[in-house]
Amino acid sequence: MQLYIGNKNYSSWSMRPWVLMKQAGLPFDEVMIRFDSFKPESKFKTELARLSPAGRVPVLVDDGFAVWDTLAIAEYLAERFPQAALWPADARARARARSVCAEMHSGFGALRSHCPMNIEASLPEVGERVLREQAGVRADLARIVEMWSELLAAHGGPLLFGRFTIADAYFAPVVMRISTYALPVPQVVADYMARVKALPGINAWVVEALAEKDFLDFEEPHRQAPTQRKA
Ligand SMILES: N[C@@H](CCC(=O)N[C@@H](CS)C(=O)NCC(=O)O)C(=O)O
Repeated sequence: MQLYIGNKNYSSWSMRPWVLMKQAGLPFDEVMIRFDSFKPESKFKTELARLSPAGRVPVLVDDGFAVWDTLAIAEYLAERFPQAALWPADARARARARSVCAEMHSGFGALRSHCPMNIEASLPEVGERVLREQAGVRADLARIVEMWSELLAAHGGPLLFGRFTIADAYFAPVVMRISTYALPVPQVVADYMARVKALPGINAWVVEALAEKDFLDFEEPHRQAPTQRKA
């Protein structure tokens, strides 16, 4: 299998199937398509057009067969590798895990737009301002805290549904955003975030994201390019 992804520092959607496969020990080769302008004639779009009509990463290619969109990739992997038990075994827990992944997939727009994933950055002052000014970000963060606290209490931890599942992979980029912007969370949530970051599959992504050092202006509403920074 090949997994096509974008820049590790920025691509939150790419992070989800990558950490899922790494953490579950599923074999794959990674193919990185560097982010660019995303214009129709760009290298990014031209290369992706050969794989997926949707023109976005991530794309999973299994023996020449392409699956695009994160939720579809997660479901495909869960069916293809039943022994990996990527969803919870219990039917209701599984339904709840699907609910929260779908909620993530189609929601949290304010958090996503005001606090884009940027693993190498540390932007606590932006987080403070955004929380003060954006009711939508406050609501998104409150919902995350409520969701994670309830799931950790219901399943006894250490992860959202006890052991590692697709749900933890799905929220890994949110863990990174809360960290980058130093958004305030209760201790139970901070402890969960620390456990997620310590998972080998997630740590591996973070280490590679930090090594990337590929500053892209259009992904950086909150930072200046390194050359423009004051000495
Ligand atoms: N719903 C898609 C979203 C994928 C997505 O938006 N990927 C971004 C990178 S994180 C992308 O490829 N953007 C290119 C573009 O917007 O043209 C999924 O779940 O995979």
